[in-house]
Amino acid sequence: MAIDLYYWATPNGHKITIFLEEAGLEYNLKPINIMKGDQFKPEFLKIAPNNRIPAIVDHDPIDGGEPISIFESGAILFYLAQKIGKFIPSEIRGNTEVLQWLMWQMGGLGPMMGQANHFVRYAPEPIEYAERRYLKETRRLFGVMEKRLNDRAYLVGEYSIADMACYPWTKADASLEVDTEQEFPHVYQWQQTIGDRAAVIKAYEIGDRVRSNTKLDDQARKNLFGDRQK
Ligand SMILES: N[C@@H](CCC(=O)N[C@@H](CS)C(=O)NCC(=O)O)C(=O)O
Repeated sequence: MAIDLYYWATPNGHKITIFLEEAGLEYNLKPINIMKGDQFKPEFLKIAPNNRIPAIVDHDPIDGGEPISIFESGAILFYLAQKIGKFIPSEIRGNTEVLQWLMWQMGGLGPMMGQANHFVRYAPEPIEYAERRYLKETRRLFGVMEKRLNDRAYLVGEYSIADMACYPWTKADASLEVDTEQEFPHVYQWQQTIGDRAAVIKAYEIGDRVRSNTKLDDQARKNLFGDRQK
């Protein structure tokens, strides 16, 4: 099969299954169970030196050369969109606008929500300043999206990789004091539109299947937050 996807069912993982399902590209799903520590296996680290999912290997790159391996979800989305010429405009202004919102997600929404989630749900002891700091940033970023979606259906023009990157993070908002329906109605509407897409429904079904029967036990905490991350 042309594309191997190294994956776990998390917001960053969902971005890529959403893309591949939308694009109808064939892919071989390779679960990397980050709770069990698969992200530290040498064969995975060769592809993803940052010990994080997602990563892909494209065995059929458009230049006809050697397989290309890619880590970082934003880079993967950008690569795949360029590969098939869809979900990103080819003209310079639209292309750059999509890239801006993709970077905004990669440098802002994802990391800030990730830290908020960590301090609210996983920190071994409560650190109030850190919780407030990242919850406040999360709210601010939802506010930025709300303004952006005030007069448009998607973040940039047509449905694009910018939407695919942001959507799974906005869906991870449950414990972060963000009530999109009440407080960010345009984000809520956009979530409904995207969440109803067949490819998105399928991507989440795949996630549920892959993740079934895993839980955050002591070993998983050690893998994700312990000394192995040094
Ligand atoms: N900036 C990276 C972040 C990837 C990331 O944080 N992945 C998490 C799951 S969402 C992971 O693999 N965690 C494993 C670990 O912490 O060891 C991307 O967007 O690909």
